Amino acid sequence: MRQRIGVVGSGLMGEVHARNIYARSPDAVLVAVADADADRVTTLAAALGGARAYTDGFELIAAADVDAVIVASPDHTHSAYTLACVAAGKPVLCEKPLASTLVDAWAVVEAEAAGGSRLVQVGFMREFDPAHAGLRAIVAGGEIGRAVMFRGSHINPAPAAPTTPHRCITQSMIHDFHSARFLTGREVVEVFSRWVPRAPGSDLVRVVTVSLAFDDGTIGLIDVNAEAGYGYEVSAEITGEVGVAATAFPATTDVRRAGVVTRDVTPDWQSRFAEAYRIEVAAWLESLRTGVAVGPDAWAGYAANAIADAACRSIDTGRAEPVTLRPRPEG
Ligand code: ISE
Repeated sequence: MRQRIGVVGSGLMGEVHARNIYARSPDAVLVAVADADADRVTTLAAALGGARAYTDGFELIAAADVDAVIVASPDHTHSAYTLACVAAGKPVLCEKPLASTLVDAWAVVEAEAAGGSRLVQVGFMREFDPAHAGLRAIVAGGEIGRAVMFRGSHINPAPAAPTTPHRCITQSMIHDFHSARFLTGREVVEVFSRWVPRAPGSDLVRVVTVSLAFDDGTIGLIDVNAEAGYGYEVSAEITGEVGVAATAFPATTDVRRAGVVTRDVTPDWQSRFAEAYRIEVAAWLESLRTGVAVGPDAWAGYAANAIADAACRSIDTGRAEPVTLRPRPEG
């Protein structure tokens, strides 16, 4: 049977997901889109086969003909919509971050566990990026021995508006926290953050690094450049006891001419991860069909929020900060 999908949010990510669902026909049908911006949501819904447009995401979630939901609204609304889906017993693919506070992320973990079945997938799409999935397979297969170090580098071209170290951590680096966990298979127990302002004395950030300690003694280092200006790049590397494995430069063409080699850099995250988003949605739809959940779960969303929380505290205190996770619910 065709899955009837509703998408909450018609901004950048909502549109990417809505278009990917629309393109999955006949496996799935996009029945509704919601956004507080009535003009934007009406235009998108009309462009995608005449889906119904709502200005209230909760109404969309409650609609009898919506079987499952994608939440791609502003970050601070993620957990409330996800909780509404869980309460309605509807599977939900929630964009990252799962919540904008640790308390709210935990509320989702608890509510889902209380309901007794897994309904939440969190949109850490790098798990579905072929380069990251390949790296995980190599590490998990033991080819480079036990992981002893993780390195992640995340270069942003320039945000819509200059950002603070806290926002850079909670909105951008949170992906790298998830990569650190899913690539090593370990939990992070301590972090230490450093940052450089955009200009001397500014509250706005240029670069942030966070060093990580994992529960088995593995270490890690992440850097995020908030506005490199030249393009968008993400890489991840695992040093193992007997080798090193890393994501490679995404497939492009090198040109050698007049004594120079040139290679294109993807301009933004939408183009770098376009395939990952398509694979992510296809895997989610398949999980709805088979009943076998895939991808990052609510716990992964909560754990990434907990690391981000500690990294922000470390910005404020200038010291290493512990990452404390509550006991994981049974089930
Ligand atoms: C953006 O919100 C994303 O999720 C991208 O994947 C990330 O690379 C970027 O830094 C964020 O702003």
